[in-house]
Amino acid sequence: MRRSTIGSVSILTLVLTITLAACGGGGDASAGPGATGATGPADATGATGADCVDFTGGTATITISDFAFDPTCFTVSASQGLTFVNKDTSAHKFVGAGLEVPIDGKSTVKVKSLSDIAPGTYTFACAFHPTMRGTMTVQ
Ligand SMILES: [Cu+2]
Repeated sequence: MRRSTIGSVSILTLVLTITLAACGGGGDASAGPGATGATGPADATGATGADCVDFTGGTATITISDFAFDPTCFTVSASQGLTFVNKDTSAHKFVGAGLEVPIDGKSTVKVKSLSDIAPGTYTFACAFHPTMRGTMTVQ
């Protein structure tokens, strides 16, 4: 626990340092697009902290609604499966940690096991909608 907290703080510190460096170095107009690009990864990285949902010992259900995963950060056991509930009429495709899971509109798709995935933290996204993304930790 303590070690992972320190890791998160270090990552946040790193992100903040990069952000500050970008702001400090870019006094001209070119800093605009750079700052915008840095916002996304910072958000995704920040979500690995206190906002992460712990699915271990329970049921791992990821809801997709309005072109977003919910939760965007979660932890599962390798022995657990994942259930995707797509409330959108649009199809989505979860891609991350070596998984590719097509999810039709208005459908529920279950991944029975994650035992082929090495323990670790992975980013994931929708193959069709790159703004849909998050972080998954497999224990
Ligand atoms: Cu999508």
